[in-house]
Amino acid sequence: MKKINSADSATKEMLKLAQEASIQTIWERSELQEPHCGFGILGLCCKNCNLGPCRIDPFGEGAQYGVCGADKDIIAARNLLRHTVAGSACHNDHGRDLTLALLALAEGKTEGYRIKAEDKLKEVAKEYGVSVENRPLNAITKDLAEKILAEYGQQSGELVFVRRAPKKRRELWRKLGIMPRGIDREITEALSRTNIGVDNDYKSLVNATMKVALSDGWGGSMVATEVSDVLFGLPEPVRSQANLGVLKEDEVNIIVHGHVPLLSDVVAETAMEEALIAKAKAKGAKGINITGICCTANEILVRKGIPVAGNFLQQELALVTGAVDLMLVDLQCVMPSLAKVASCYHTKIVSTHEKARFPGVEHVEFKEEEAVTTARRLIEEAIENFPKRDKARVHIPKEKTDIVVGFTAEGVFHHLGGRYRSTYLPLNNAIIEGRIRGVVAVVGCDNPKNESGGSHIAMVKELLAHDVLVVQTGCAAVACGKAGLLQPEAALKYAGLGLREVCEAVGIPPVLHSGACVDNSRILIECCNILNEGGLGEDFSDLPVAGAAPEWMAEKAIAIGWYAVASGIFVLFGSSLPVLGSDNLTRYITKDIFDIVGAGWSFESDPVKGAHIIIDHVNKKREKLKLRPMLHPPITVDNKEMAAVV
Ligand code: BF8
Repeated sequence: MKKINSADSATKEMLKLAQEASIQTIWERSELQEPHCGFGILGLCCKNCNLGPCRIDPFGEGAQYGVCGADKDIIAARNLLRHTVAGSACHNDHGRDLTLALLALAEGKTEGYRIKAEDKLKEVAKEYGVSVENRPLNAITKDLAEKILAEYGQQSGELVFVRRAPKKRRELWRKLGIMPRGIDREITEALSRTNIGVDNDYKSLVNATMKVALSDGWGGSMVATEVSDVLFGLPEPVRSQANLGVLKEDEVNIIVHGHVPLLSDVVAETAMEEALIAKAKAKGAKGINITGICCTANEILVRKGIPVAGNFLQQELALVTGAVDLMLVDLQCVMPSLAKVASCYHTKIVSTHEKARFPGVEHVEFKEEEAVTTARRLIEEAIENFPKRDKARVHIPKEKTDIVVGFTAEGVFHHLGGRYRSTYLPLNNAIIEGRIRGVVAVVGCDNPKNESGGSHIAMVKELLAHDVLVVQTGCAAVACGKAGLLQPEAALKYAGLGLREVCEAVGIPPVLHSGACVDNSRILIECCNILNEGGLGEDFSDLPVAGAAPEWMAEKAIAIGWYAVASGIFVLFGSSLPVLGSDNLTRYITKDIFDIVGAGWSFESDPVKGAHIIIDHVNKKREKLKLRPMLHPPITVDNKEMAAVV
């Protein structure tokens, strides 16, 4: 039986239960795949054409070229680009879905949506050159949606949000030929480059990788974030809870799972209707409990304070509680195994997105024009399912941790600036004076190859102890939330003295949850705001900042890492990108590239060592900026307590 490898006691408890019930989960499947394919790990297999599949012998003895003549550099770089394209496409399409909904709203074709952030709509509209003075909201909305959609098909020029980046960076992108011109154009061009016999230079392929990733970070992801804010409201700091203990034994439990908040937001709002609650009560439930998994959970968590049941690895385990009456899935990070696990219980799974189907799973297409009607129907199905629960098999772990979430670029602005002065000055000053060493984003997935969740927690604690302010999104944020790091009180326990002073003065946690993975674009904006405030250089590559994904697994994570690097932000992954089979490519993206874009990659599986690589990087940036030495020495991380968590 697979050794249970998780930092979270609720996960351990439910995994044990699953194993006793002979329900296979991601942990067993991960073990059954071991040892994972070495050619795949090294990036040395190519199946892009029917001359092969080919693979390069990493020991230099067997084949050193594919049938077409491609060497290990070309093969690894081409694979890397394909991964990045796939990840970027996911985020970009997510942004498109939201913009199409925005257009439908403007045309009066939606049910249940409205503009919740009028100011933001107008600000973004102005950026796109849409006139906002004395015009009806609908007209502004329609023009904006059409302009954004046009950027998807744009053939030349530059993306609008790119203008938010520092001038120096934009000039560099132009010089390197990696300025994204249109969102779909970069996806298509990048894929076309990876065909047999097209782009055969690994450096050129890396350039294409950066360009397509920039179309994500400064394109699709930023569109997704901004349009979500317009449609669903700007997140604000809100208290909530995280972990499987948020499921309720005496209520109808509905889990929303996936990524696009078009579904989850309207389900969360509709579930509050009196008539539906009355129906639930008539079936013996005390109410309707909406919770979420993965990034759609993060979307409604940061906007509405809806509790999050778990991150990626917990999706099967949520069903093993036997208490989930309905799981609604849209797309991305939804395991195909869910239908099988659900079949062991009364749980109903419904897929809702036309792009994501699951054999044997009921499909109810979620269309914006009948959003509320569909949500109502689905909630009624969950209510009908509630009495079918086998009470003897219901097992909900007690773990649920209090969290404070919802820190956006605008919100941080407000909080760190204090109530009377909305400015980044206090944050910049805290960095300049040596209270805060730097700002690091610890983001990304959780992965059964790691001690899941544990890598995030260990890395974040080490960073906090060294006065690093941590910003999070995605499953990493949920992992740290479960461990109590998203509470203001965490500053007292884990933060170095300087960081602690700042957190106490402002009343924020030392770890700021900023939302879903597309909301990593918020972190780019925060970096822009820090630069605009002044005193810390003129480009991202000057800032004492970094990004990390200790347990990354999705291709989306690769795309995020690349747009950060291309933006001049150093990135550390907990396991290597599939490039190690090519010495040239590895050296290029971990060393040479620093001289080209001012940032690059590092790989380190030990999260504490990883934290120190990041701290060294931040220290070097501080030295270059000639900032004052840190006011306080780092504190020691309480490893005993860490051991207790693990
Ligand atoms: O987009 S962190 S496992 S849920 S890919 Fe997926 Fe990774 Fe979680 Fe969100 Ni992001």
